Amino acid sequence: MNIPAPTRSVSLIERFRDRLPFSAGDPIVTLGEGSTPLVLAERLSERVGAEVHLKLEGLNPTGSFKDRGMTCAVSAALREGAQTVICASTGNTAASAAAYAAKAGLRGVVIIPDGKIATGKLAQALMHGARVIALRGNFDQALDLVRQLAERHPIALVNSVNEFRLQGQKTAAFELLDDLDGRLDALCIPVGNAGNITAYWKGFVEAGSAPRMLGFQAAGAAPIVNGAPVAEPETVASAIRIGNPARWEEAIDAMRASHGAIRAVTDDEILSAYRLLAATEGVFCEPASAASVAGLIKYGAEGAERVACVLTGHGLKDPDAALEQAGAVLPCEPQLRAIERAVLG
Ligand code: AN7
Repeated sequence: MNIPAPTRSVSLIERFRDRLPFSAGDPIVTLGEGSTPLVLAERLSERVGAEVHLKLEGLNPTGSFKDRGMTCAVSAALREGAQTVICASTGNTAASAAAYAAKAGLRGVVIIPDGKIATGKLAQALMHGARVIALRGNFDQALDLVRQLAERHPIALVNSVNEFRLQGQKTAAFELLDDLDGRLDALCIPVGNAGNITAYWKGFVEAGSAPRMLGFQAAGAAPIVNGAPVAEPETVASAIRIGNPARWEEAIDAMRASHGAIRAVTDDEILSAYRLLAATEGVFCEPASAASVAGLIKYGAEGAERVACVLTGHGLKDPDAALEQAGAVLPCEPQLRAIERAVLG
């Protein structure tokens, strides 16, 4: 069958090929990731006294920033002849790995902490046909186990311990600099396994830029802030419920080299930023993503004139969190009087 070349958006690997470890003949597994919107947040800017931009990473194909890294990790796995890709995940990596594995025609296996991932992410992993294994343990235990498994079997590990993940994720820094004409003073970003803050810093350094890296962990899952692993991390922001980040050292390096900071925000502060973004900026992100804005509100812009907050995942990922935070719906009888009361009252 002769399939015509479709009209399509350029893949992340093609767009940034000169800065990524892929050459012209390599297979590319793409779902049209990257090139996400950067939106000026007027209300938030006024509140913190700086020009604040929101990088909407939830607009990637599977609804999170993970797709930037996954296009690279799965393309590389295909190039190396892998047949199976595996990851441990708090949800978004699982959804992304499952989708890119499906697109590549590879087997996808995802290990998730039982009962602790958002509904949308679970639905995605299952729909994309991955084998979903619910570990009776937390993310840190799952990551430890998949690392051992990948050493013993010919399975490609696509967690952010995989260098290709960071390579792909660093492209968000390039996009920010492109969109802001190279001028950015500080980046606010949630920190879980610390792959993303590491990747952004890598991207900024490669581009010759050095905004302050301001990372935020959830207070109940803040090993880097505390300076010690957290055995039983807890937070409403399930995506960053991580007690022993794989990229801990690199995150500290990024923080020091950029004169930044890694600090904690409470669940209440996260949820308040989560509601504020949706209600006053029109941007619906998941709770973990709101940690970046919660941190900016809590600690202030600290002299930065232009700030970008990375909103890592879409709000629709976690409908349960949203419904718990949102107002109630108004019931109404199908009569004009009743609807008038409901609408105008
Ligand atoms: C929405 O999916 O770790 O600091 O297994 O889903 O690079 O780990 C997700 C992490 C922030 C933290 N925001 O990024 C996983 C996983 C969202 C996330 C993070 C995650 P890292």
